[in-house]
Amino acid sequence: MTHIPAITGTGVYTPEATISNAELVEAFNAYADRWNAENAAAIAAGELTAKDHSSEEFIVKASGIEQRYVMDKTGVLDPARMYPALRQRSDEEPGIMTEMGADAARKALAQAGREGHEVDLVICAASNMERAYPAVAIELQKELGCTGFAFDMNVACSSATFGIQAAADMIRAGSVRRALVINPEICSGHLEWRDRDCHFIFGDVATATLIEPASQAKGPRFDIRSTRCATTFSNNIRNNNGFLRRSRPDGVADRRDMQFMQNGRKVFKEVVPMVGEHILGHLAEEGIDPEALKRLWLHQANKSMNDFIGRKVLGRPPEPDEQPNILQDYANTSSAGSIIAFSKYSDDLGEGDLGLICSFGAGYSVGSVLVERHA
Ligand code: CO8
Repeated sequence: MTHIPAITGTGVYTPEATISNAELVEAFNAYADRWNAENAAAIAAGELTAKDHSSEEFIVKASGIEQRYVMDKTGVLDPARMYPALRQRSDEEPGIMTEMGADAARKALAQAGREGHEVDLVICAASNMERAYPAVAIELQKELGCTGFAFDMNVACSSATFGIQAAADMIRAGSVRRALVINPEICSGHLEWRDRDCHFIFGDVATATLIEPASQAKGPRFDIRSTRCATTFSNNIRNNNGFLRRSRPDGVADRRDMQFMQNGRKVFKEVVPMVGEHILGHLAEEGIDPEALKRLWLHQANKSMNDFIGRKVLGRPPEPDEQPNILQDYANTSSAGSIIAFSKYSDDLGEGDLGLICSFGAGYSVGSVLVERHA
C-alpha cells in the first residue's frame, strides 16, 4: 500500500544575536585598515594589494540582505579574529548542531501534535557537519527520543529539499512511518568574514520539517504531490576543507579555500536559468499551469535572483505575497532558507491551494517540492 506523504509541521530555531549591515561593515573596515597598516611595506612594493572598505549600500543593493542571525557575534565582529567564538563542548553533551536542530524539531513536532517516539527516521541535512561521525542525525534521534534510524546528508543549499524527497519516498513506500528532516546551518563557521566579496552573505539558523502519511495528519497539512531533484557539477561554489586536510603538502594552514568560496557573478548567471527551467519542467510533468501556483518558497540567497526566477516561472513579476522573501532578516542560511519562508508564510493558504518549495546552490543542485494544502 502506498501512502501520500504530507508535511504536518515545521519549526525554526533563530539564534538570539543579530549583526546589522552597519555593524558588519564597521568590523570589516577596522580589520581591513589594520591589515593594510600591518602590510604597508608589501603593499607599497606592489607585493600585496590593499584591502578596500566594504559598504552597506553595496550589500543591500547587491543582495537585499539587511541583517543576519549568528550563534556568536563577538568573535565575528572582533577585527583581530573574524570568526565565531563557540564554547567547546565535551563529548558527553549534545553538539551545537544537535541543540539548534532539536529546538526546531520540537517546534515541528508540536505543530503536528506528535512526540519524538512517533518518529522513526531522522535526516540531518545541512551544508556542513560539525564532526565526521557519529552522525549528528543519530545524536538528534537520541535527544528527541525518536526510534528507527537516522543519517546525515549534505547537498549544500539543497540539503533540505533533497532530504524531503528522501523522506517522502520512504513514507510513500512504507519503509518508515514518520520522518523529521532537520537543517541546522552554522554558516558563520564556514564563511570567510575577512573577504568583502562574501562577508555579508550568510547567517545561522536551524529548520525542521515533519513528514507523515496524509491519512494520519492530526491538523492542517501540505500533501507532497511530487519532488524533483537535479545536480550538475560546478566549481563556482566550493569549500576545500575536509578530512584529507592534514595530508596536503601545506598541512593545516589557514588557507582561504578551506572556507566558502564562490564566483558570485557566474553563480548568478548560471543558476537563475537552471532553476527557472527546473521549476517549469517539474510543473509541466505534473500538468500544472504556473499560474495555478499560489506561492513559491524559494531558496534565500539574493533578492534579484529570486525576482528573476519568479518572473521566469510566472511569466510576469510576482506579487510580494506570491513569493515571500526572508533573506532581508536572515541573509542566506543555506538549506534552511526556503523552509523558513515556507514555515512563516504558508498558514494562510486555503483548501487545495498549490505551492512549490525550491532550493538551489552549490553542486550545482536544485530541488523542488510541490505541495497541496488541506485543512
Ligand atoms: N562592499 C563594497 N563593494 C564590494 C563588496 C562590498 N562588500 N563586495 C564586492 N564589492 C565590489 C567588487 O569588488 C566589484 O568591484 P569591481 O566592479 O570594481 O570589480 C563590485 O563591487 C561588484 O562585485 P560583484 O561582481 O561580486 O557583485 P555582484 O553584483 O555580482 O553581487 C553577489 C555579488 C551578491 C555575491 C551576487 O553575485 C550573488 O548573490 N550571486 C549569487 C550567489 C549565490 O547564490 N550563491 C549561492 C551560494 S550558497 C550555497 O550554495 C551554499 C554553500 C554552503 C553554505 C556556505 C556557508 C558559508
